[in-house]
Amino acid sequence: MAVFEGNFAQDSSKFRFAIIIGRFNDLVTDKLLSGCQDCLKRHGVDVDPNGTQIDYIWVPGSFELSMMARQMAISGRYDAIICLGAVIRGQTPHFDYVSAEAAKGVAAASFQTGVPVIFGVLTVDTMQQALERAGIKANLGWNYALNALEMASLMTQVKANQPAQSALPEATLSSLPQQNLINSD
Ligand code: INI
Repeated sequence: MAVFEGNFAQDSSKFRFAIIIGRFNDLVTDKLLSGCQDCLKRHGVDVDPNGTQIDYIWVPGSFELSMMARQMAISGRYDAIICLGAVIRGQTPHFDYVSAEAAKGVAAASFQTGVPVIFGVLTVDTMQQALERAGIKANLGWNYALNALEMASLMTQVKANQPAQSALPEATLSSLPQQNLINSD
C-alpha cells in the first residue's frame, strides 16, 4: 500500500489551470486573483494570459462560477480549476441563495468531472471582512492557488497508480459529453 500526498517541489510548469472569477464585488475578487497569481508565479507557473498554462474566465457573479467550472473541466485541458468569488451578506436572504448554490455547484462540478475545483469564494458579513481576507490582513487567493497546486500534484500521483478505466464512475461517464473528455491542446 502507499501514502499519497501533493507536493510543491515538482515541476509546476507542466500543469494547466483555469481561474474563473466573479465580477460581482470585483474590488475583492481582483485582489484574490492577484494573490492567486503571486502564489502560482512563485511556484514556477507562467501566469501570463497569453502563455500556455492559465486561462482566465470572468463570469457575472459567484452563482455562475460552477457552471463555467464544469464546462472548463469537461474539456480535459486542466489539472485544476480555481473559482474566485466574494459573497457579502446584505439586508435580504439573497446571500444565502448565492453562497449555497456556489458551494454546492463547485462541489458538484468537481465531483462529476474528477477535476479538482477549488472553492475560492469568500462568504462574509461585511466588505471589511472580505477585504481583510483579500489582502489587508491575509490574501486567501494565495491559499486557493496553493490548494490547486497541491490537488494537481496529488491527482497526478493518484492517477498514475490507477487503471485508466476507473478515472470516472460509470454513471458519471455516461452522463458527460464523451467527445469532450479528451486532452486537446
Ligand atoms: N454575486 C456575488 O458574487 N456576490 C454577491 O455578494 C452577490 N450578491 O450579494 O447579490 C452576487 N450576486 C450575483 C449572482 O452571483 C449572479 O451573478 C446573479 O444572480 C445572476 O445570476
